[in-house]
Amino acid sequence: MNHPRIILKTVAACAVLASATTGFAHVTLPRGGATVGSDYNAAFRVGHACEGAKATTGLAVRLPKGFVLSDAQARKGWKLDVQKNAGNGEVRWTAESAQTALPASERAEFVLRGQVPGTPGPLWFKVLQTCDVGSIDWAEVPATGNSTAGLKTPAAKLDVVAQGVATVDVRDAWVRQSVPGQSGTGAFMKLTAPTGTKLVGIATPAAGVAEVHEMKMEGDTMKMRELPGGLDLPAGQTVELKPGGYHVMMMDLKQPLTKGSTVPVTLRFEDAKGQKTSLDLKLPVGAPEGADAAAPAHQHKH
Ligand SMILES: [Cu+2]
Repeated sequence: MNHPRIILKTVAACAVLASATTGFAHVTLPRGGATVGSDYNAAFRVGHACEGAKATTGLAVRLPKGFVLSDAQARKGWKLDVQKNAGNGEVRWTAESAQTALPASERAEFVLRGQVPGTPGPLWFKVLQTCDVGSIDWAEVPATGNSTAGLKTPAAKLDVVAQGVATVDVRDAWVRQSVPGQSGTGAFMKLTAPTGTKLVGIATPAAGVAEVHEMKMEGDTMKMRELPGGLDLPAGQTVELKPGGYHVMMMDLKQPLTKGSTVPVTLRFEDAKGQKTSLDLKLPVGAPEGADAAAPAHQHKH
C-alpha cells in the first residue's frame, strides 16, 4: 500500500518546482524590508522576458502612494523617463534599439531610489514589462494580507517595518522537536539582510538559554560553541542556519517541543553602526519537507 504516498510526494515535488520557476520569472525587489521613513534603493530584478518573447524592451514602474522618488538609475542604450507626480508617479526605461534590449536569457536590475512612507505596511510597486512580443503587467496585489502566494503576476512588494524592527528576511524557519527529558534542541532558518547586519542574540520563553552556535572540527571531533560576536549577515547574502552548521541552540527546555506546535522566538540584530533591531517570530516545530531531517540529532557538547 505504498502507492498513494508515492503519488502524493511526486505531486508535491512538481508543485515546488513550478512555483520556483514562476518565482524566477517575476519582477521582484531583493529580499528584506525597509525601515519607515528611510531612503531605499529599489533594485527591480527582471529575470525573464515575456512568454514567447526574445527580449525585454521596456520597464515602467508605477510609484506607490507615499513613496517619494529621489532619482532613477540610467541604463546605457535605454531612454529614461521620470514622472514625479505625487500619487501617480512613474519611472520608465525603454530600450533604444533591439541591440540594447535585454535578452530573454539574461537577468538585470533596474534601480530607483526614494524615501519610503512613515507608516509600516506592505508597499506595492506595479511594474509593466514590455517585450518585443507582448507585455506582462506585474500588478496583482492580494485582497488581504501581504502574501503573493497564488498570484500569477504579483506586483513587486516591499515590507515597510516600524522603527526598531529588523529588515531581515527569514525563510524556512523551524525548530527540531524534542522528547521528554531532552534538555536542548536546535532552530534553523535562512536569513537575508538587505543591508549588512549581525544576528547577536535570541530569546524564547521555551528555553532557559538560547544562543547562536557554530560547528567546528577540533581534531577529529565535531564541536559546537557560541559564536563570539554573533553571526555575520552580509548585505543581500542568504545565510543558512542548518543541521550540522550554524544553528540556534536552545538549552534548558521548559517542556518537550512537539511536532506541529510553534515556538515564539525573538531574534536580535545589531548593524555596524550599533543600531539594534529585533524580530518576533513563531517558529513551527518539526522539519519541513525537504529539510535535512536525517542529520544527526542535536547533542549539546562543549
Ligand atoms: Cu549548539
